[in-house]
Formats: sequence, structure tokens, C-alpha cells
Amino acid sequence: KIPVTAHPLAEDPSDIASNIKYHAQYSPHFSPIKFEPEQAYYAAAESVRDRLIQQWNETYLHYHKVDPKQTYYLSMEFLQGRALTNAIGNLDIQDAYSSALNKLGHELEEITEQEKDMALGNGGLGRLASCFLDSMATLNLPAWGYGLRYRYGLFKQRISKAGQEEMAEDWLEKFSPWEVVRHDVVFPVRFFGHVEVLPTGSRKWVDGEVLQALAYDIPIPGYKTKNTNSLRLWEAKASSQDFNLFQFNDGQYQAAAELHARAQQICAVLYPGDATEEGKLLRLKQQFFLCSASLQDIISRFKERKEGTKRDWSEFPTKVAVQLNDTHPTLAIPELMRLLMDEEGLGWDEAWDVTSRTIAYTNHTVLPEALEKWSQVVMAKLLPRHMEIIEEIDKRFIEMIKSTRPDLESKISDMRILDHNPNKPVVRMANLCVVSGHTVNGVAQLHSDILKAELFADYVSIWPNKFQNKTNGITPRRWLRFCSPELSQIITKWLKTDKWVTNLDLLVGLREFADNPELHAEWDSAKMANKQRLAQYILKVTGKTIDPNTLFDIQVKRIHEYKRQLLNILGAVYRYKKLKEMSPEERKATTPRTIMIGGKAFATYTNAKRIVKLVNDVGAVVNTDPEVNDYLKVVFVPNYNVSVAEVLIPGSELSQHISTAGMEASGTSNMKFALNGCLIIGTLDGANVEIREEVGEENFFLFGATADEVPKLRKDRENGLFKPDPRYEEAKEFIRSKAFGSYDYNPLLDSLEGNSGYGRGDYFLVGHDFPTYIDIQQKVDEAYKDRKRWIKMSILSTAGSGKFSSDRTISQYAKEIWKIEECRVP
Ligand code: 26R
Repeated sequence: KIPVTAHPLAEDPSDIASNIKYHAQYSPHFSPIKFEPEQAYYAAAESVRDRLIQQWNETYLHYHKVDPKQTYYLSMEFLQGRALTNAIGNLDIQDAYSSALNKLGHELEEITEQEKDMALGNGGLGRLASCFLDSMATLNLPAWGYGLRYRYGLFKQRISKAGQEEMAEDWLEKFSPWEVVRHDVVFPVRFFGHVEVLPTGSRKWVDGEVLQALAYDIPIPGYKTKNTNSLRLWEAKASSQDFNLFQFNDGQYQAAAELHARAQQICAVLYPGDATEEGKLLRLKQQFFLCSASLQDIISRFKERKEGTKRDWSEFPTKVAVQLNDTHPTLAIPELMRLLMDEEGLGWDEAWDVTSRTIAYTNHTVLPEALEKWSQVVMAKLLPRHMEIIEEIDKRFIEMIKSTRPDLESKISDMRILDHNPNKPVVRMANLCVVSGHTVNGVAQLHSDILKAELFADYVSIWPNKFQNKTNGITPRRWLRFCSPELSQIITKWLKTDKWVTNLDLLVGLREFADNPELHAEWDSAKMANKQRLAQYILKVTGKTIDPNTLFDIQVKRIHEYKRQLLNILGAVYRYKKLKEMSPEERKATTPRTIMIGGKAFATYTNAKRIVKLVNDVGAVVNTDPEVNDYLKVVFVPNYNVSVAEVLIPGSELSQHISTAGMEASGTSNMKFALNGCLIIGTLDGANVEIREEVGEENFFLFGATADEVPKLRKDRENGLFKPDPRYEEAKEFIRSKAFGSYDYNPLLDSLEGNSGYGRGDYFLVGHDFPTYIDIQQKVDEAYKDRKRWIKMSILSTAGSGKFSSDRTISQYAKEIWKIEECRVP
């Protein structure tokens, strides 16, 4: 009986229901017989999208009119996750859509499950970019994201007897209701070719192959505001003129469409394997494709906003801020130089002034293997004009040092951009960013300090003011308000306001009630509801039953040796062994735990894959051992991604952030867990340091070496001065004894002894930190037994998490790096 009407901006649930039916009928992606959750999801999503489009157009026009300075966040990764719950929440139309769907025989929670995650990223860096977009829109900042529209997202992880298996993640299998293709936004992007010197003396890049970049826009709504920004993703296409009809008609089908095939490769996957030269070349093409298309678009918008009048290029940095998310979009620097000089006719000095006042760079890692270096040979072939420009930047930098800082002469070979190592001459992308950008920032205080003291120390004396810290943050909308409505409601009730959603510092108000038994009861029951939801999820995806009355202990993040999942699993093995040795009475006195570990291993990272298998093998034995079953379970959570995180984090009580000190630049899941009232067991690394400061040291389970102790500990270990704790030896021996199946874990365990890929044994100091880790785990067990104390700690964790809102982070970027201001749509 519900009529079918367009009502694109309906407020009343019945009218919204009509609008959803309208989409099911008039945007028919499916045959009209069924209206099951899948159809309901697509129709509801399109209905929500219509409202977004209204605000989105208004936002575009408003920015066009006001012409404010705008930020462009260039990133090879965006980990958006699902959009529906977030859009409905930010638009504040939850109740209306929920009851509209009820009228149509559906549940909002159920249909949201139909949406595939948009997983165009790996981990921390990509999710940070997505949290930033949410905050930029919420703060009414004129700021857009630019990325690539990968055909396949990060692989889907399946666990089999052999361990991790990767499968293509076809997020566009049906279609995405959230993207809008802009057929009028297309830019040419050139590869290869050569440089021609024109009669005027100016230089021009010609020939080679030219592809087209086509824009797909995703709306980014702010929370309870009209401002709706864009995430613009580029797709590579060949132009129709590149389709050789003659060849095709001659039966040469592949040759006829060759450029089309090459265009498809560019946006096929993120991080194509780079073991081969072809793989490396493809990655460089991807990076340049993003940079070139985005800068052409930015420049055309700069012109568009003062249509008809000639713009003064020195004004460009007062209208445009470009932020490079790590070194992956570094080519934006020579590309902006090229566009300004070769296309717009500026001289070097003028172009350099504009470029360096426009671009800023964020570093996200100090791991040497993640610092990008591109072969000069490959660069010169693919991007001949850019190579010239990079050489010129390098030359001028060296001249500057020689003339102004003779004391640094001996450092030039380390500081310069080009590394002329005769075996493999490379371009050091981080150096190019530091030399060219106006600001360089790290992502947590400790990380920024390390950058200044170590990685970029030599540059600090030249440009002491170039280096900043911007401690990461997370959006409290997705990571508390929407993923834990139960806890959110309690917080709002006790703070007597829901303003904490956009002013997270208000959470300190909970401290006042940290001992209140009524709050304790409510807090406990919300956490329990979240634990039950988590237990149901685990049952669904693994078939394993876990008990919500046990301590839920979670470590979820990319699998990497520096993150030390191996320390976690060695701890679990030790715990298992001790439980086995206990009498039944002794066992009963322990704190029962469910240890959950999840994360993806890069497909070619052998040790990471061994770790995944080890977790699964340990689980297979422990979980089926009737003696210890009630006291310990070890579960590997498959296919960890944003949506899985939204179920795990609210249900967590203890989470592990246990990287070797100095190696995790920040971490951001640590912030999500703490915000959700989960206690952290962790090292003094990355943002853990600041979280501990904020929540109070008595509410943080600290262990392990500090960053400044690490170099000496490594030396000592190399010199045979390390004396392993017997408990550590016991845990390793137990695995070597084949207690967890016949797989040969010796190569993995040997990496802790002296045969690691890093050349030095136990580079990540698992052995050194093991004893303090076990000791502090004991303290966790004791604390958990005291319910009152634990709940109080949990409340204080949430109360102390205000600093970690990405609203705070983005406000600081806006003020201290971008110099942009709010531009609110009336
Ligand atoms: C070039 C290449 C192979 C590559 C290396 C590293 C590609 C991607 C990465 C991802 C790195 C840079 C990353 O995700 N770093 C993480 O950034 C987070 C956001 O700042 C931090 O919280 C986290 O500590 C850091 O590891």
C-alpha cells in the first residue's frame, strides 16, 4: 500500500519508504520480482545519495563563489569501508530511515550488511585518509581527497589448512551507488616519450603514450552540517581514437585494443607486486597518474574560480594547499613544476616558489624498506621531463648547501635527492619531499621527534621550522557514535549532551562518574551487549563458539614482524603450557581469556604468512583441548577490514599494541580501542605514549624496552650479550616440539635467533621484551578479577580519549600547515 513517489528530500518515514520504492522501480538494477535485503540496500542507498547530491552541489557552488583557500589530500589509499550507516548517521536521518525500512519489511542493520567495503587501502595510512575526510567535512573545511579508483580493493583473505589465501576483492561486482562518474572531467596523462627543445628555448614533453584520467566522485558528508566534500578517484581510460578499427577489422583484436588494455592495468589493483621490473614500472605509473590528473584538475579549478580574469600565479599558494600522504604522491612536485613552466610559461624561480609554498609532506614510517627509492633509469624512461626537473632540484639544492652551509658539505651525499650509487642509481623520494615542501610532519610526538633526531636530522639545521608534529586521530562518528550506539547513548545520558560527538574533549566529563555504581552497571551491560555481538560474529565467520564471560583480548592490524604478533602468540603458547601444568583447582583460579588475532599478510611476505598459520595452528590445538578450553581460546579472525573492526573494537576489553619501540609511527587502532573503553597493553611506541599520558598510567599496561634503549639492546644481542629468559625458551621449544602440528616453524623461530631477513637475529627484540610482557599479562589477569576496578579503568580510558579525535588533528593541519579556514555552506 506504500505509493511509489520520488520525494527525494522526504522527511516523513512513509514518504521515505515511497522514495525507496521509487528507486527500486525506476533505477532498476534488478528484475522487479524480489525486494530482498540486497535490493533494499541498493534502493535505500540511492535514496540517501539523492539527498547527499543536493548538499554536495550546494557545497561546490558555495566554494566556487567564495573562492577560499582549499586543501587537496593526495593519497594512493583510502580505506572508506561502508558508506550507508555513516551517511545516514551524518545526515542525522537514522530514525526516519529505520522506520521507513521497517514499513518495507526490512531492518536497517540487516540491509547495511549488504554493502561491500570500499577497501582501497592497506591499513593505517589509508584509514587515516578516510578519517581525515570525515573531519574535514564536519569542520566545514574546503578540502578534497584525490585517489585512484582501483578495480579490485585490497585482497580478500581466506584461511585454509595452508594458511592465508588471497582472493580478488570485487567491490564493484554489481556497482557502487556512492560514486558519480563525471564525464566532463577528463585529463590526458602522458607516459614515456621525450623532451623537445622549442625555438623559444623552453622545453616540452612530447610523444609516448597518452591515457585519459576520468573522474569518479564520492560524496563526503560532514556530521550534521550541509558541507559535503568530494573524494575524487581517477580511472584510466584510452581515448576512443586509440581504438584501431582498421586492425580490429583485420582480425588483430588484441593489437587493436592495446592501449585500452594498458589503461586497465593502471587502476586494476593497489600495490601490484613489485618483484619484477614490470611491477615496479606499473606502480610508478599509478603514482604519476594520480599526481598528474589531480594537479591538472586543481589548476583548472584555480582558473575556473576566477573565470575570465587572468590569475596571478603567485596567488596559487594562497588558494591551494596540497598534502602528500607519505611519499607515494611525490611526483606531484615535479609535475606541478612542469605544468607551471612548460604549460603556463613560468620561469624556474617563479615555479619553484609556487610549488614549494603549495606542497607539504607527511611521513608515516621510519622502516628503511618502506622509504621509496625509484630507479633513475626507469624514471628517465617513463617520465623524461620529470627526471630533468628532479636533476635540477637536486643540483640547486647542492649549490645552496655549498654556498650557504659549507659545514654540511660532508653530508651532501646523504642529503641530496639523487643517489648515484653505480650499482643502482635511484631517486630518494623522501629527500625530494623534504627539500621541496614547506612543511614535513610526523604522525605522533615520538615519531616526529625521531624524524628530527634521526631520519631528517641533517635538514633540521637548515630549516628548523619546517618540521612539525601532527598526532593522528580517528573520527568519533564511525569509531564510537555509529559502531557502538549502546555506549554512545550512555555517554550522552551522563554528560547530558551529545555534543561530545563533535567535541570529543567533553568526554573528560565522565571522570566525575568513574566510581558511580549506576554508571558501572550501564557501562558493563553495554560492553556485554557488544561482546555478545562480537561472539555471534565470530561464530558466523569461524564456526567457533567463544564465551562473552571471558576476557576479550584482541590484536588486529597488518601482520608485520615489527608489530610483533609473534610476541602475542608466544605469550599465548606460554599461557597454554602453564594451564596444562596446573591442577584443575589452580586453573579455576585463573582469568579465562579469549585471544583474537586478525590481519592480512602481504602476499609475498613469507614470515608474516607463517605467523598467520601459527596463530591458526595454535588455535586448532588449544580450542579443542578439553582441559584448558574453558580458560583459553585462540581465534584467528579472518579477513580483517574496516567493517570487521566496527564489530571487534566495541566488544574488546584488552587490546595489544606491542610493536618494538620506535617502529610504529603512530598506530590509530590503539585510539579506537581506547575510545571504546578497551584497555591497552603496549610498549612506549607511537601514539601509545600519548594515550597513556591522557588516560593515566594506572590505566595502561606498559612493558618493554623504550625507543632510546633499542639500539644498544640490538648491539648487545649481536655481541652475544643477550641472556634469554627461561620462559621464553620454553615457549619457543614447545612450538619446535610440534605441539601445534607438523608444519615446520623452525625457519620462523630462527628469525628470533640470528637468521632473520634483517641479517641480525631478533631485530625486533621479541626475546628482550618477552619477560616483561608475561609479567604485565599477569597484572592484567589480576586487574580483570576486580570488576569494579576494571570498569573504572574502562570508563577512564574513554574519558581520556578526547585528544584522539581526527577533528583535533585536522584543525591543527588547517591552522598550522594549510592555513585554510572554515567555509560553511549556509
Ligand atoms: C611504498 C610501499 C610499499 C608502502 C610502504 C608502506 C606502502 C604503504 C605503506 C604503508 C605505511 C606507510 C603505513 O600505513 N603507515 C602507517 O601509517 C599510519 C597512519 O599514520 C600509522 O598510524 C602507522 O603507525 C603506520 O605504520
